[in-house]
Amino acid sequence: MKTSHLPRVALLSLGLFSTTLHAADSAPVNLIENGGFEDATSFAWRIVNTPHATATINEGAAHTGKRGLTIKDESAETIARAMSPNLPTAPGRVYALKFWARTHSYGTCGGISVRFLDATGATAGDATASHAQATDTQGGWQEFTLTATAPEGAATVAAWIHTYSRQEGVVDFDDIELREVTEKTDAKKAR
Ligand SMILES: [Ca+2]
Repeated sequence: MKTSHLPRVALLSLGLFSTTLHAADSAPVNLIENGGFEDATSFAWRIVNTPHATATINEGAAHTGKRGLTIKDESAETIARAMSPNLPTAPGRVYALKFWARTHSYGTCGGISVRFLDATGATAGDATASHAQATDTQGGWQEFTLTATAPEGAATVAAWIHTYSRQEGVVDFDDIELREVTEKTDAKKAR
């Protein structure tokens, strides 16, 4: 009886081993809550609008699922913005950002910043160093990626989706993913 149990034990062990390998091989967890904008009532994104530049979660802006984020910027002076919550970080931590964007007219652009703030809420490091711009996707969806390292003094990290003060136009965003990675191979995996 004892010998007949051995193969089953061996198979179970193999199964566990495969599961562990798979878990280790998968991408790090997405830190962005409601990154696909499917929950329109969620407060995970803090949205800042002006009279002539608005960011809205809506059904016309879905890359996947039913909803996405649209920024409609009709002012050459102001912007609209959607900000994820500030998540704790520390200098030297590396993040991989991935998002999809679609511009609706030539010359339109929008961007996402991986924003690092210090303990007082002030910008840490060079904000332009952790920024990806989506320009002229000709009405189609395009994927964009960015890797950013938390600078000296960084206490929190967030993703900010925005237009530019001198730009006008309509840009859709969807499927925002921000993952902490530990090395370049992880960054590639997260992409
Ligand atoms: Ca979506």
